[in-house]
Amino acid sequence: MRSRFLASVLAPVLLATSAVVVAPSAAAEPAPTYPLTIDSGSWDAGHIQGIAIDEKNGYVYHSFTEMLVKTDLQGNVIGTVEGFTGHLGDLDFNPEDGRVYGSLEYKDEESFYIAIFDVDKINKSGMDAEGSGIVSAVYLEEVVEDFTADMNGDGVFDGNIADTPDHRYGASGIDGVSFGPAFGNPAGEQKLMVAYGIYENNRRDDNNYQVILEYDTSEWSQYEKPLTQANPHQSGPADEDGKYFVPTGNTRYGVQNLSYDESSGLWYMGVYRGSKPEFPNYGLYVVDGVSQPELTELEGQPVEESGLVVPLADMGIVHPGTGITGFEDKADVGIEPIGDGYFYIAEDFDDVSSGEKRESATLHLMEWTGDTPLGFQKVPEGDAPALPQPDEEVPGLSSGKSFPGSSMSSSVFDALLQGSDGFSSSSF
Ligand SMILES: [Ca+2]
Ligand SMILES: [Ca+2]
Ligand SMILES: [Ca+2]
Repeated sequence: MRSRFLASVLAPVLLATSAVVVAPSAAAEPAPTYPLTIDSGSWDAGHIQGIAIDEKNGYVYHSFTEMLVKTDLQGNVIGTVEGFTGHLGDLDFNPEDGRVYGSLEYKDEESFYIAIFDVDKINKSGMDAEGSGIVSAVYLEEVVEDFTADMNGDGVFDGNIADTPDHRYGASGIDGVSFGPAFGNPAGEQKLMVAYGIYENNRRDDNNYQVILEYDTSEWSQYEKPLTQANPHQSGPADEDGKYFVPTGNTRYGVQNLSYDESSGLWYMGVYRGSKPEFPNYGLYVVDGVSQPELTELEGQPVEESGLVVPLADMGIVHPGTGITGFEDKADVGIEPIGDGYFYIAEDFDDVSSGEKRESATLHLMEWTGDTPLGFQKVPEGDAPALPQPDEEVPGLSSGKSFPGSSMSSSVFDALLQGSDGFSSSSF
């Protein structure tokens, strides 16, 4: 009697339990999707300068001028690297070696670097920029030469000020960085493109180009040295592999954010708007990766000089006076493609909720439309693209690269727990 009773009581329970266990895999689950927003956190640091995303492993890197923040795609902080005494600017993730590259300036020391982060090691808050073995640096001689150029020949380099004829092309240092193919060779090997900062100065005519240097970082292991901020090293390539000029008109501090989108073959240059009245002063300029650089006389130079000029893409708003094309969207503190025409674009703000001002940012999931005036639109709820699956083949990523199960599965779990905010039937 007893066993029969138990069986009759338990059987439905067991059936129900197994049904519950079976149901999720039996039903067609919506694939987890990218979140519409990612919180960069609030930090006692400078403002956000740029972002990099490792889509396959589900990590986001946020540069906050004096520190690097690593989060997952839900904005959970994995760790930070702190103690930069210079200016950490824009970032990019290198899929070929799994590391993050960022521009790093020490203007007073006349030293400019690409900082390379061994990001797999970032696993807790407050890791040291110098002592943790995470950051190495490669010195960029070409930037130093243009930044320190005594253009008026008075024997004095005027230093880190905008109101001077010094600094070749108006170079203030470097900021925007991105991996991508050389201009005019979209099927070629990836290079690291490094954009100059250019001082805003409306009283000179030789500062109307964005200047972009090209480097082949596959040969950089010979130059990489640990960061030594008190005594900056000068280990780096003697020359760049290419130097290009994009005619946008003068902007305030040049290309703030540079990114290459493989799906469209376009380069995106987010800027702080310039103020020369003869130029359109857009917020965003675009270069088509197929456009061939042409050796052309550079306009407005004190001494006649030619350079490889890359035209702006034939899209967007066309300025009647100059023919300069561009868009009005704000893409000056973080823009990063995630494939298929989707991007995250950072919106920076002050967070005073703690009673003290802290720098914060929200990354918004955006879709490239190419429509004027903005170029981008926010992705509506339900339309977010699916996250890449860990077992998908990744072009350019070495087959030995492992996917930390913890991060991806927790991201997926978080997305599932988010419920209808995370995904809907129209998202796959
Ligand atoms: Ca910047
Ligand atoms: Ca001078
Ligand atoms: Ca970038």
